Amino acid sequence: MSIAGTMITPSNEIARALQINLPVVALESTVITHGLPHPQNIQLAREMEAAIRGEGATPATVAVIEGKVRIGLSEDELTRLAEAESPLKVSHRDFATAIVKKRSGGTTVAGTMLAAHQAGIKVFATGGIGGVHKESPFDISTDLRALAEIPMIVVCAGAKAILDLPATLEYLETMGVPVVGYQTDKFPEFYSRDGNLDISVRLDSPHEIAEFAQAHWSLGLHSAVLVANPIPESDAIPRLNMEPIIAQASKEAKEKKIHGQKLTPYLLQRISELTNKRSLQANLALLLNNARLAAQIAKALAGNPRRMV
Ligand code: PSU
Ligand code: MN
Repeated sequence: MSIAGTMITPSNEIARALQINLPVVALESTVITHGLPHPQNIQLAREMEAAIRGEGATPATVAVIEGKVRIGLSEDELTRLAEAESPLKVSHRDFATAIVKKRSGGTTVAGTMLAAHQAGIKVFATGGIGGVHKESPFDISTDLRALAEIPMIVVCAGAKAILDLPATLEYLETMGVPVVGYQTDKFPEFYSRDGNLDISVRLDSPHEIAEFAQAHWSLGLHSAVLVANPIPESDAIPRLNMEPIIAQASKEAKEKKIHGQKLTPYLLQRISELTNKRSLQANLALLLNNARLAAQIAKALAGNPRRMV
């Protein structure tokens, strides 16, 4: 089956789950193609899918495979994506490139939202969203535009650690995107839980988050609801430890003139080295934690169908 007028093809499992209103959680795949090293990337992708199934929801990893936008990957497709030689990083502007050139690629938060929303999926788990970069005011992630325009619940652990977080939060406010702190009063900062930036509302249960999103959308608003879920305590790295490491990695990237799509992978790799892989462990832990919460929210939403808009 493909969605009318689009090139998007959900797997049979996802099409069926959506038809009978079972809880489904979309997963991005840039984290597989560009965010994590091999083989942690494929291990993590499988673990996230298993965590979602463990909560009683269906995982729908989104990616472009040889020019086809797929929602729900087979084991074989997941393995091929994780081992792909030079996969694309697919955000809004890159879909047509991947389709026309029959390339494979991982979808970013924005790309995943676009495809998953068209398929009818309402909940999505990622690690960190893109945002406004430091020292380069025109480098603003398409993720922020997607959050402004696409009505989904997006569960993250904050934004990429290297970003200008106050500017990113201002942008989200301007675009009318609620930032929900899950069991926290402050915006979590990816590797760290001890940030000091404000969220727009604190909610303490998946059920409350489902109700909140329904209330938001019932007003005719079309923006996403961003849920910021702090990294588990046992894997968190204090902000004061991370700050100099992120600054050093960023400085080295600048000296080596690394920018554009290569910047994040370089920084993540370097930060992992500088923290003796503690940051990699943190990244894996927060991704799994977000998958679980997203599944719980999807279940709460599916259990409340009469109030859907
Ligand atoms: N956060 C990370 N690592 C990543 C990403 C986010 O810690 O690799 C990915 C996500 O897929 C996000 C994308 O959507 O980076 C944003 O990229 P850009 O800033 O180029 O829009
Ligand atoms: Mn960017």
